[in-house]
Amino acid sequence: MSNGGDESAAKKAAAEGLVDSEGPTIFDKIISKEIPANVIYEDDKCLAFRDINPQAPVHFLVIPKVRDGLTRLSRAHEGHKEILGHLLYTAQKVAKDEGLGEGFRVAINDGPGGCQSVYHLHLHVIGGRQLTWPPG
Ligand code: TR5
Repeated sequence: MSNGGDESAAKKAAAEGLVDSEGPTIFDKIISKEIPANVIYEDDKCLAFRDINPQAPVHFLVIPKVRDGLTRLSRAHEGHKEILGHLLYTAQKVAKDEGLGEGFRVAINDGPGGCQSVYHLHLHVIGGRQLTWPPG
């Protein structure tokens, strides 16, 4: 019996970056400006843009421009320390620019258990309303 349907679904998911693979994701198209995004900060190493499905009045993502194996946080190695620091520093800098002086949350979803859907490392920065804890 053929499982071609499953195979093509798997290929589609991989092409969209919805599984942990080294293939391109939707974020590569945002970085290359092939797909428009609401970019609020950019430098030579990273990009911050508004989440298309915001979970709070302010919700943006900070991503490295070069993925370098960082499909997810748990793929990090010693050589990633500098970019990881840069992403975190940028997150708080852009949060301040976005008026989140009262506080905000930085979240990284890792893997299926962490509810990650796009396999290009990204920091969620969420704020502009009173957040609760624990998250779901
Ligand atoms: O679930 P994780 O942690 O992997 O987060 C992925 C995030 O990417 C979600 O919060 C999505 O809403 C967000 N996302 C997905 C797309 C997208 C986006 N944010 C901005 N622009 C987007 N475009 C153009 N396309 C997406 N597929």
